[in-house]
Amino acid sequence: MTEKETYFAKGYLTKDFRQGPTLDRLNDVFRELRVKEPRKPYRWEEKYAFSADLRPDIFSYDEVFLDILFDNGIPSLLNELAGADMRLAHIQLRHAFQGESYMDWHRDTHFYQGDLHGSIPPVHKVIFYPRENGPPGLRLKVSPGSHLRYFGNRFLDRFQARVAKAENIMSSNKSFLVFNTSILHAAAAEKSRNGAYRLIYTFCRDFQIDLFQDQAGLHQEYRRRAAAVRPGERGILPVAAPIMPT
Ligand SMILES: O=C(O)CCC(=O)C(=O)O
Ligand SMILES: [Fe+2]
Repeated sequence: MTEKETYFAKGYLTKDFRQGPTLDRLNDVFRELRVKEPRKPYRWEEKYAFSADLRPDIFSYDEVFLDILFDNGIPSLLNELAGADMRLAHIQLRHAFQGESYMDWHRDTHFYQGDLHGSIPPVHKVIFYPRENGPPGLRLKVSPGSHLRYFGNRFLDRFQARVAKAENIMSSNKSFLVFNTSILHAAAAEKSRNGAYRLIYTFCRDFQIDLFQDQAGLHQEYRRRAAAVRPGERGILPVAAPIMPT
């Protein structure tokens, strides 16, 4: 199966980053964040219990957060996997604390008992789970194929994640996860006293970007960078135009 076919069937995939100075820099930034307070005016703020997000935004904290995308052709990878021209909507850098899961089994987009919740169509996310000191740790569980297997009843739907075989996503300084957010997924309960970081990129369709209006600065910077990429280079490639009958 091609990468795109696998992604369609499983709803997620993991991939290695290109080795080099950009990846080294990314890991250095996390090493710094573990031991130092973020540079002013950046600060940690609680959004969900048992976790904190770096504010006010991520792209301006360090260039590496956008460099890593373009250096690895992730913009065009997302276009290819999602089968649409995707935009970077949002970047979150989150520190999950020791204790229970800050987000148990869920789909970001769902429709339980007629109650629609989340983005339509579902957004796609790229997540980097840097490895803390020590062996790789469990960060996320995903239920392969569950984005294509849906029960309208919330309890039944979540129950399927517990009976079907879940896949474990471990922390790694070399790889990243891409997933369709309509898949059932659960952040693992954090065991380490120091907690664990995750860097989360959200990609959406062009017409959905208005839902992320507060990220206008990021959108502008992403467009500027994307425009500088020449066709055939790493970075953004437009989705192929349909071949029109003549
Ligand atoms: O923080 C994580 O590991 C995953 C969070 C999540 O569920 C999401 O970003 O959709
Ligand atoms: Fe989620």
